[in-house]
Amino acid sequence: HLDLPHPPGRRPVIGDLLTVRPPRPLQNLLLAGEGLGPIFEIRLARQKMVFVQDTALARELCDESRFEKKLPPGLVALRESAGDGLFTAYSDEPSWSLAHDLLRPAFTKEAMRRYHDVMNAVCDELITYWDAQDGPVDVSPALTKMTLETIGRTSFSTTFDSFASAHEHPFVTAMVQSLRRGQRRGALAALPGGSLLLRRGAKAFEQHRAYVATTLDGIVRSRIADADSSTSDLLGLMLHSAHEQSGERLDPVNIRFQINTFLVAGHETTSGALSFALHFMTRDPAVLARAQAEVDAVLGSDPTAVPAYEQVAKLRYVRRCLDEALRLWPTAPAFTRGPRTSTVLGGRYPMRSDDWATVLIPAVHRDPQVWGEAAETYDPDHFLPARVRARPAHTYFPFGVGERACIGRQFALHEAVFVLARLLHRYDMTPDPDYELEVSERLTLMPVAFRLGLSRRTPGGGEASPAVEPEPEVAE
Ligand code: FDE
Repeated sequence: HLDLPHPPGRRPVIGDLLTVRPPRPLQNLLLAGEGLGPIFEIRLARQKMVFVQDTALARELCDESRFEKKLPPGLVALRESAGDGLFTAYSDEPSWSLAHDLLRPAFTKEAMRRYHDVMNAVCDELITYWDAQDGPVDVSPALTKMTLETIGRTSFSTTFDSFASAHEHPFVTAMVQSLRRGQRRGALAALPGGSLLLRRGAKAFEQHRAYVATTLDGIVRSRIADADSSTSDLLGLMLHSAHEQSGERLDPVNIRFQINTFLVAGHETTSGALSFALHFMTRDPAVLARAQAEVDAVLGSDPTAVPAYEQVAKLRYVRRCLDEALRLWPTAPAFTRGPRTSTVLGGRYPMRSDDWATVLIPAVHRDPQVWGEAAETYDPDHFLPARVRARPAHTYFPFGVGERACIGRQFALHEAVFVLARLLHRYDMTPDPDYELEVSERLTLMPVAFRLGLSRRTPGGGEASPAVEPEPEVAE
């Protein structure tokens, strides 16, 4: 069986708990893994977890003919709230392939065209919200309101009126707390006395869970009651479509899990990506200037101009700024793979079909073998088309890999590039020179207390650009 290195400081009973302690388990894990080589293990009581942080092994795990997505205990624990929704479904669960096939039409490029105007309207609300504030804005919470509104309105015709209050919407708090409860249960179950610790907070959890359930039911009920509602958005597809071959439909319980899944997966990840991008871009005046020059060239000097659907694909430098932010801080920072049948990983590590290994994406994304001397440096030119083509496949995977890769990738990229363009066109942005990036871990990674001074800017650039062919998208 695998005999793997582990970080120093392992204790009896609790194992490596102190090494991966909350509230920053992922970042502690990245630190603890330094110097441990391509693959290492962590033990929490009887639970063993294997991590891969090296490009060669990660690429092997991406091979769909030998490996597939597996659910580590942390994801299994989320099934309490997220059930067999797409993200937490087992790869061989029939509800996964049914939902995947039925929902894919909601995430094609053509579908993005339908969502574009909604994304624009929500961005208007963000801008109104920020224009009304005095002094620097706290970037991430506001972007999180925007991404929640966007997924809510495009996919479920539901608004949370997020910008009506400075606070996080109570539904988001309840949803996140329910999911965290599942995560804690997963972690504590392995420990002696864990169930006692869990009893604390059980009542609050029940309240959160009930609130989430009522909200989700309300979303479904109001849709069923509205005879003219869309049948082509996500909820419409879930309620009204049947599988082309089998004629099967999603059952109501699964639909609830899917709504929960999409609301969660579709908002924090994207607002985190936008926040990291703005953080790095505003710290580097040359990058910011280049991005603003590109936006001005596309939109022209009319300060009210907004990117049309087709123009988003022309913003290649802005896109590279985003890709590079997701390289250093992939907001969903890990995915887990296991062998379809017994195999040997890297010619050395035997794996049975119930073994699994979690790929630490930030570590692989900073491998100097692939990214060179500047692996730790934010440089959007890492994504110049020629450099992308020169890199081997599966060295960059902020959206995961294979058939279980992110279904919302186009959605997130379209939204993020569009919003970045509007913000860059409208505002001069001044970061706090003393700010040091601090990353919080809730369900995803997010900068903490990242503030920007915003003032109205006079866009340069004259006329909007004539239609030019965008560079073809380079496959990851
Ligand atoms: C998915 C996903 C993933 C994979 C995971 C694993 O493998 O485990 C990842 C990595 C991701 N995703 C990431 C991301 C990032 C961002 C920004 C995002 N993402 C976004 C989004 C949006 C939306 C709506 C979404 N997203 C969704 C989703 C889903 C549903 C999923 C599951 C799929 C399957 O089928 O499995 C995912 N995502 Fe994401």
